[in-house]
Amino acid sequence: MKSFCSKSSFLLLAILLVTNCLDIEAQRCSPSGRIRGQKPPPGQCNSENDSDCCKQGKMYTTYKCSPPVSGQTKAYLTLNSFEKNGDGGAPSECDNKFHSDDTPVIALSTGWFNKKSRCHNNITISANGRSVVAMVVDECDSTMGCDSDHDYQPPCPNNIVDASKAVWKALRVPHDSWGGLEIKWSDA
Ligand SMILES: *[C@@H]1O[C@H](CO)[C@@H](O)[C@H](O)[C@H]1NC(C)=O
Ligand SMILES: CC(=O)N[C@H]1CO[C@H](CO)[C@@H](O)[C@@H]1O
Repeated sequence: MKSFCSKSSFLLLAILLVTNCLDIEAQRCSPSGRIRGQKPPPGQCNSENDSDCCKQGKMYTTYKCSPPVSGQTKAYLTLNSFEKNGDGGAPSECDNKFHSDDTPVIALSTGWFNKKSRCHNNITISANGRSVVAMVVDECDSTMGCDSDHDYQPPCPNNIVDASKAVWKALRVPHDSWGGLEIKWSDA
């Protein structure tokens, strides 16, 4: 009886360890795949404001997950237009509408967008000694790219807050530094 008990508790411990390791694995957020870049049809990729266009034959990593969210989630802030004919491509994923770049609106990488669960929620973005509240309206697609729906731009990295110029203005980032900045964000 005694040996049975210790065997079963060993088994329990082993199960706990394995599930624990799987949890940690899930949080690590590994790539989900890769796509091969297609050359954009003539005049198709809007490279305005330093937007990246896909390169023929280049491999791009895709993600279905983003790093875990904390009260101070580290991210990389980029610049996007949410207006019609802007560099954002299709209308916003949350409401199928375009948005004025003079309002603080953002797109989140696929994992953080979390199947529209943050749509129209606000997040607080902190950087440059300031903070700004911005509304989630779109997905920065980490799973796909290099097609007409994504303006022939590569898939989004998994740690992006892609923001309208109103956000950059509110953070008082000098205009010539707009486009790429380490930030922290939290759900507002
Ligand atoms: C987010 O902020 C906007 C603008 O202040 C507001 O209209 C909206 O209701 C807020 N969203 C939520 C979910 O509170
Ligand atoms: C979002 C953003 O800043 N868009 C700008 C991109 O560049 C064009 C042309 O320089 C500007 O008119 C947009 O406002």
